[in-house]
Amino acid sequence: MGHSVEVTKDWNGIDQVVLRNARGASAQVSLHGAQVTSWRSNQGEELLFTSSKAIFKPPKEVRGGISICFPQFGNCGSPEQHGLARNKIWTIDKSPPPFGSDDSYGKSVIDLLLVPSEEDKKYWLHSFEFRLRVSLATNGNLTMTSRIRNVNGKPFSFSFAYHTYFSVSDISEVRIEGLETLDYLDSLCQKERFTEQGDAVTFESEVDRVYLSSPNIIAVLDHGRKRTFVMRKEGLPDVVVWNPWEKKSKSMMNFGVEEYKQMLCVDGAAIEKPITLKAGEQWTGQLEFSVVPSSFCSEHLDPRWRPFE
Ligand code: TA6
Repeated sequence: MGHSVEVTKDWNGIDQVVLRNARGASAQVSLHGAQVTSWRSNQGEELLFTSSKAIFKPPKEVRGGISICFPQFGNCGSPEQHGLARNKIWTIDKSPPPFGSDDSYGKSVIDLLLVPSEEDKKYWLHSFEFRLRVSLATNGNLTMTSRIRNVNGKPFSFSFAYHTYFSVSDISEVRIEGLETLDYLDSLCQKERFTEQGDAVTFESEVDRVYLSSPNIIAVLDHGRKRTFVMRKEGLPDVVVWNPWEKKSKSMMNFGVEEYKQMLCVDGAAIEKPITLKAGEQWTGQLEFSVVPSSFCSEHLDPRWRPFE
């Protein structure tokens, strides 16, 4: 069996795309929000968390997977928490404009498109074309590339995040490397700015932070499963780290009380300094996820890695 791309229907009759590589890995992308609802390794292990209490009912996003936060992260006084993109039905983009290099070679690829309707413009007035490419490589790596073009007459600004729920063995066995010494805005303290003091980020209570201007490569080490997620990003200076812990979990409707132990959100994002696009301009933000045995890590993480070269 080689690479494949298959379109099926989900429970709500909405199209979902299943990408497969030749070695057993897969990724599932719903046209509802362009949300990645599953990513499985070459060994068939699920790598993303989805709540057992998740509600699969559009227009709301599903609690888990990877959702797209655009044109804002958070709610900024608007009724749509994390923006409209994740609550819209996207279409399959049959003729995406070419990428600089042939990005699809040896991969299973789907291109999706979101263009706002007149109704959407009541909420966010600007005209844009949002193209998302999701690809699965032979080594099982998952890449998401967003290209957002201003097709408005005038400039607009936005913030952005790939809101990613990793599946972990036990949150107390997990640490993040790559964020040490950085400044972060603490959403639990009115977005006050602090500096990370630890050698790595570890978890023993609720955490909700935006780490600023981070390196392009960070690692989430899961001791319990002896596996490490490596996140390489481009165009996304910030990293959101979130775990609701026990008390907040109880107040979340579509989330099990104990589930905070099995998940960790680490989002490649552009939040502190919004992106501004002039008429006709395009922005690109890319994330590549890989999973490796923990023994493999650290010395193999090359901070000079750049996806666009
Ligand atoms: O920082 C991440 C965050 O904004 C948290 O404040 C928390 O509310 C979380 O996202 C929830 O996001 P979701 O849309 O998945 O419910």
